[in-house]
Amino acid sequence: MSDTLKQHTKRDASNPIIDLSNQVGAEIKAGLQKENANLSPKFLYDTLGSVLFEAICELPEYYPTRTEAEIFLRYLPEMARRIGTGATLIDLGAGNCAKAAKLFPLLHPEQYVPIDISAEHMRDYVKRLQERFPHIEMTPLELDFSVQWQLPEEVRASKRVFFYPGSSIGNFDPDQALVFLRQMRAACGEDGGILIGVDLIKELGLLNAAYDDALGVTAAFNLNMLRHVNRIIGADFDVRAWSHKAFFNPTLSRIEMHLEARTDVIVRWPGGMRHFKQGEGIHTENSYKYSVEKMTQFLKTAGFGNARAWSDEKNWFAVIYAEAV
Ligand code: AVJ
Repeated sequence: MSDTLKQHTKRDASNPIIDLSNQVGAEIKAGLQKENANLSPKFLYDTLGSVLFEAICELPEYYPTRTEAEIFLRYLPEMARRIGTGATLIDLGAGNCAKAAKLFPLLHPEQYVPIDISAEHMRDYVKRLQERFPHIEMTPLELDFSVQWQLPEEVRASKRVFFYPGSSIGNFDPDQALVFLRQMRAACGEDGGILIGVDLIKELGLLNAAYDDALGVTAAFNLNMLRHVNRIIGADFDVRAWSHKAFFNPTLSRIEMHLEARTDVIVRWPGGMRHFKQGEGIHTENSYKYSVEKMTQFLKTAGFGNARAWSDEKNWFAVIYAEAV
């Protein structure tokens, strides 16, 4: 993660800054100039975007968060027995650290390492958490683990367990996901493991509704990216000229989110422009869905074996623990 993106993601709508020479801006412009335009899902999460994502998690249609929480609630004792106590728990995309905090009473990690792109808020959460769990060493880190990363020396080398809930792995293309899993495997040593949440393939109607909800919260979440991009590169996207599209692509086993031009539109930014024809889209996110077998096989390829999966009664979501092998 470059410093510029850190600044941009922290900045809110009332404080626009245009930086023409930054890497993030260059990435956005390159994406907009592609024949099939795309923008990275990381731009969904400015201040409003993060609030909208929290709202999504409350929607009846958006089952993943709730279903995963159910699985943890029900099987945490079993998971803890499997994983063992005294771990170095490394939380990727920790946010408010709430998911990991629920594991502490049974998992008893020795060290907790929450990692997030923006550690600003995370540090406050960690402070409060430290008061509740004084015996766990807490080491928050601010880094973008979607690019190259290395764990600093403060992170204990023993029993590193990567915690990657929420089916965030689904944002990566499968080949990228494998690279990422291999990075974790390389960083976790011989006695480590991974505890990962995975959204499962299910009936089309359920998948589509989860990403195109009746209230239009997901639509707002997707469209808000245009405002975020306007602030980063100084573009003039008119949100009203675009509409939210989300659908399951069964061939690639992924939900795709797009923004589609309602009419012919011209988008300008300092030093460039793009003409979009009516119906032309910008691809903003993929959310891959797996089977337990497929993810287990993936983990195996990355060097994690002895996988154990826990699922809900409907088999909508799975939490998998696999050991470094
Ligand atoms: C945070 C990537 C897991 O893919 O379900 C929710 C993001 N996008 N609704 C997902 C998201 C639209 C979410 N992840």
